[in-house]
Amino acid sequence: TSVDGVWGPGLLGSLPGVVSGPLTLSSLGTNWMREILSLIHSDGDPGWVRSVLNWDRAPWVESRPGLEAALKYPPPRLLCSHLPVQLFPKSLQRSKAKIIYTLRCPKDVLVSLYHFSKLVRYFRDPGSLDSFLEDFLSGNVMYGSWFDHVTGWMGLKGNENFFSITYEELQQDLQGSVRRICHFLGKELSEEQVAAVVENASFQSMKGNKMSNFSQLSDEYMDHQKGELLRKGICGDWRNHLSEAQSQRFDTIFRERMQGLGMTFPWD
Ligand code: PPS
Repeated sequence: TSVDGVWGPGLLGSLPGVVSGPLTLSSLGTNWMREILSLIHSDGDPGWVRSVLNWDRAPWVESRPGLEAALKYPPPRLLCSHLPVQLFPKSLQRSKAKIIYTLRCPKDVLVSLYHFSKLVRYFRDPGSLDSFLEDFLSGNVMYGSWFDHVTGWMGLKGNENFFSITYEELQQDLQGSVRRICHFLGKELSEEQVAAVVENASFQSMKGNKMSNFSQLSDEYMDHQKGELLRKGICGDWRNHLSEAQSQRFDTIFRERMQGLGMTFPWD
């Protein structure tokens, strides 16, 4: 197969024949992309996603156990990362690894990350939404600034081995998105196989799959009583959480940080 390197920034350059997979900041849809890529990798057959934990199928490159897990599979492999571009070796850009970068409306990222931070025991307590908003805007959150992360990785736009897609595009047209991802990976799937990817990567399928819903993550890492990673899975949930003043504050910083970069996004 020509799936050649999956998911995220990082150590791909040091791993020969890696399938590069989803690269994203936390709460951007990382695990969704990880599921889509796992299913594409197995030609739509859900056997793999139902029998192997997601973090073993597409391990985190930023951890030693992740790298060891990745090397268990023959290339092409899937890898995953939340790291910013500058922490990856420059050789990644010249490597055969294929990089898929997933973005999401930052207000939804903020809300999703806020809830997720309450579940994960090694994340700092997010405090009030108001103070978390300030932390988010200044990049004082896990994996750093959304603005730096996006502008850094999107600097690779135009490179042959770089593909970006938004959470919103996945929501709007998952089937078309899967086809585009397959095209980028040079992987041909039949109509039936694409349909199987779409079906098995749905929010409900993932929520019901204990290999994908993080229910197997030890209680030492995540407080399962407080909620789950697959929380709502919708676009625009920020409207249910941010006040008008918080939204405007966000817009001001967004304009300051993103103006002049020539990027357009599918959210308002
Ligand atoms: S993290 O930090 O890597 O663990 O989180 P990440 O996977 O990047 O993002 C979690 C959010 O992605 C949503 N999600 C999905 N949405 C739609 N469809 C599918 N299949 C899906 N899988 C995961 C998940 O629900 C989190 O978003 P919120 O808004 O909190 O529901």
